[in-house]
Amino acid sequence: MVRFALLSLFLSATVFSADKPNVVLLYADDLGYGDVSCYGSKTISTPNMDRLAAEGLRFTDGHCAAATCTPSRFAMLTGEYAFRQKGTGVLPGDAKLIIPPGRATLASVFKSAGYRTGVVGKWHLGLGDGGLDWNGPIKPGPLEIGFDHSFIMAATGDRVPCVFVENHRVVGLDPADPIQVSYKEPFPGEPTGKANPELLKMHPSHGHDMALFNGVSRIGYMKGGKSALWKDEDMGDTFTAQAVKFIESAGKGPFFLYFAAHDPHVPRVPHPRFAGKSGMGPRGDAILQFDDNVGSILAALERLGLKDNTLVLLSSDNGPVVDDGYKDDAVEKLGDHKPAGPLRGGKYSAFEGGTRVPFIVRWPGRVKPGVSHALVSQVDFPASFAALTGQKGPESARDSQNVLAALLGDDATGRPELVEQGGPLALRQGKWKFIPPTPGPAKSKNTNSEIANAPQPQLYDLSKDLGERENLAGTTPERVKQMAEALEKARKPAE
Ligand code: NG6
Ligand code: CA
Repeated sequence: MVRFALLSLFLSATVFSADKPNVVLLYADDLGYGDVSCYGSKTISTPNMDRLAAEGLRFTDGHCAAATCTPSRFAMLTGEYAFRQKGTGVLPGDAKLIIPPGRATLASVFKSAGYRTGVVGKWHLGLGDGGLDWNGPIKPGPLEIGFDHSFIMAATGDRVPCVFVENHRVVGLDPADPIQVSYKEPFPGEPTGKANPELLKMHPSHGHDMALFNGVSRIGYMKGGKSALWKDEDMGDTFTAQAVKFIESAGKGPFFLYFAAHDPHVPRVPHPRFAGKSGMGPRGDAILQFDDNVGSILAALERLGLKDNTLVLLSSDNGPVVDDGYKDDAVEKLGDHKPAGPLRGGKYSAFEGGTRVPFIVRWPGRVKPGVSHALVSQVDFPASFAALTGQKGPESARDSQNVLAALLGDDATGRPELVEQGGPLALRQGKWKFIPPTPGPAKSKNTNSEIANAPQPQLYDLSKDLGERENLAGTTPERVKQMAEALEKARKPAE
């Protein structure tokens, strides 16, 4: 009897550790399908991501939920498509938190399964509940929606405030030099990109001519908080060190880490050790920096003996963009590099390049290395990780499907259908891609990105035409009609 009890204790301990792996989500910002060498790029070398792919499962049809950051992350964390909720577009740095405290999130799913949960890096989902005082406690934020620990920037590197927030406080703030933030009016006496171009080391190409720090002008105005200002060159290393610290301090139980890197988003100001290394200017160098940061986090997992029992998932929040508002040589030095690989469009686009992104799952011993063509989306994370941790998916995660079997390589198909949010909404059904007639310019004037707006419906067979060049809408009107109806049904706002 005693022996039996001991045996079952042993078994349940084994089952526990195999069932509840640590989960590390390595998330790039604006990294394209073609920006990684294991996705076929011959123009850039990303050895750490390549190693992850070689040891794991590389998805060729893995998607973020939207072609810009805020809606993409909103959907990934809540399991609800962002287009159902107003106010989920790209947010200014002083926006309030758009996920109501108490709502189930990817983080709370892990937390309720006994995980210690942490976020490090780019947040961009708003903070506070309106009129936030950056000098006091900063909440609600990540800690109010399921994270135990957070070390974040509020929005983006090109938006004020240019400081890090750890849990409820700005890091390194001197109370004698309080922070003021405005997205309306400049602060008299503070330098701006517009008034002080002589102070710039990188000039804007569109917008980005407001608050000026560290030789880079940004969106929005800020005053004070001098001792707390980040140094763009150190941001990758700072986030990586924080991620490793979180892993080291997670203790015995399982942990979930959302590592939200800023690279290769603008402004691209990588550490000098990467400068000039890609031959593609700061955008390429920032990709090398992300790859290096990934390598450091993977090395920490190995050093701590956590590699085998950690599911690492690597992806990006939206497709790539070359000129996103700074004259940083990205256009001039692009050469033959194709940031979206064989895909059309990129960031801001409803073509595949907008949401089809690098997507790799590694879990040694459980996930067989290889390539998967299953259709999966980040909006599926809440339901899928609920399933991984033996729970029911949250009810509010209404668009999140349990695709755990696909993520683990046991199912080759994934979702039957997926809505892609670019400028227009598009619908995938297996190999078919439908984009409804949408008014507006075909290309974004500033970024030169092909948004996919067109007066006529577009239908592509991705199995033969991955680059979405041959519009079949005229030849198969029944399918156009059926997919237009399916998209109308899917796009209904939440009740
Ligand atoms: C745009 C910015 C762009 C980038 C983007 C958000 C201008 C002219 N362009 O409005 O630089 O910040 O917003 O990117 O301001 S995202 O990846 O966070 O969605
Ligand atoms: Ca982004």
